[in-house]
Amino acid sequence: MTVASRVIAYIGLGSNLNDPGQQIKSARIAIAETDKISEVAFSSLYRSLPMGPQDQPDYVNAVMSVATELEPFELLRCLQAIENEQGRVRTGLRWGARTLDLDLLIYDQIQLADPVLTLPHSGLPDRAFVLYPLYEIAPDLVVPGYGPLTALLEHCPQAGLQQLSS
Ligand code: ROI
Repeated sequence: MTVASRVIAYIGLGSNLNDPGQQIKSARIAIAETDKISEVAFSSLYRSLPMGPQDQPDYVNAVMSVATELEPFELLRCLQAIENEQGRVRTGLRWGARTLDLDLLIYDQIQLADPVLTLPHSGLPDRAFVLYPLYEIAPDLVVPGYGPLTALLEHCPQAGLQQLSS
């Protein structure tokens, strides 16, 4: 039997429907309570302007780091199960409002381009609502394939992002 060793993964959390702050807090608890996942760090909550269609409410975003024994696709399935449990309805509308979005941002040093999972997450390098919360919990992070987080931040204005709580 092979025993998966513990690796560090980063998860992005976002919501703009049905009490977004509470959605994020509930998701944090659900993730941390999942077997073979333990929380390492959790950023502040941030309010962010919607990326994509503007006729939707502002988002609340946060980033979490976890230690996990789950393989990347197992972790992805757990995150999708939590999204579904918290009432996420997939409308098929691209970039529309959502009750809960859990993105697997980084999994250890893995770089992967699979139809259902891209690692690191393809949106990571240019999303202020991902990069600034990440910096808060992992300022020295080197993003696999992209380099130091600080270099990505230099090209990503903080405009539209407001820290809510620490
Ligand atoms: N915009 C913001 N600000 N935050 C998100 O989490 C977010 N998630 C999305 C899209 C629709 C791209 N826009 C977002 O999936």
